[in-house]
Amino acid sequence: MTALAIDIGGTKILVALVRDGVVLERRQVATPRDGGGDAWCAAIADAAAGWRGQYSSAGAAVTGGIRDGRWYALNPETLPAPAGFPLEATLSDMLGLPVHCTNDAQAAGWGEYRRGAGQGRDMGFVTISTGIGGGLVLGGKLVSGISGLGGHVGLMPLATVDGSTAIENLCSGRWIAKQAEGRADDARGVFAAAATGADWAREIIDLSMDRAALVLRTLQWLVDPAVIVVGGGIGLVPSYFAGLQQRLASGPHRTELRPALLGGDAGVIGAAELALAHSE
Ligand code: BMX
Repeated sequence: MTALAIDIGGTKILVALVRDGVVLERRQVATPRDGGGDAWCAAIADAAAGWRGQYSSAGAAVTGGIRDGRWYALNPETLPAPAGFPLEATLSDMLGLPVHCTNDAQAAGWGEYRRGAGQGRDMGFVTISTGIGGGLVLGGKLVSGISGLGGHVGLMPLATVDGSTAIENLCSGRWIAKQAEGRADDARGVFAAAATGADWAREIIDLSMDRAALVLRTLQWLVDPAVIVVGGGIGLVPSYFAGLQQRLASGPHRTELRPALLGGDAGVIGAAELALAHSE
């Protein structure tokens, strides 16, 4: 059975046809920063227009929270868009079939569990990207939680001199880009500068890795999973992943740290698997 799978992220939207955990076709567009949910849906409709009739279920992995089918930001700094947009209903109307929406990190975690690096073991998933999201699979089940936020480790609060903030605000891709203060356009630019030996860029990335490692450490203390799978555009940079591994090398836990096997496709593959489960 082929599913239409959508991954709405902080910087890009991926639309794909997925069958048996394999992406058959894909289209990617930048996430519109203005226009909120209406603009995302228009971009999705446009990208998927040629595939009508080729899928029998549909699912979306979405950055942010979904409550009663409506979208809201968990961290408005990650994606500033008006809360309350009826995402499930709009996508379902537009595509002519029910579209099941899940938080992006939970969907990607499920994708990795079913088809990627997790396979059969208790698993924590952490995506380090524009923001930091997370998901948990325990005893073969995705821990959705009563609010759809189970395992969402990037939003764990960290005490600061001014009070507290979500830990992702101190290490995510958005934080890295902000620290560049004009010396690079985005997080990618900071990595490029670090690769050519710029000390300022290395310092930013080191600090990000120190803090992201705390997220993984916390997950270990809370769950002690067999494996933590790290994904996301930042988490999958080989030097960054190696830095996390190094920081977790000592300590009593036996958790294996693995890069997401499905890479940037984890969200759509997980969304397709969840769509299938909901249409059965
Ligand atoms: C933020 C939050 C999470 C999301 C994570 C990674 C918003 C809009 N998003 O913590 O729901 O899973 O970022 O998202 O509040 P990404 O877009 O960076 O992949």
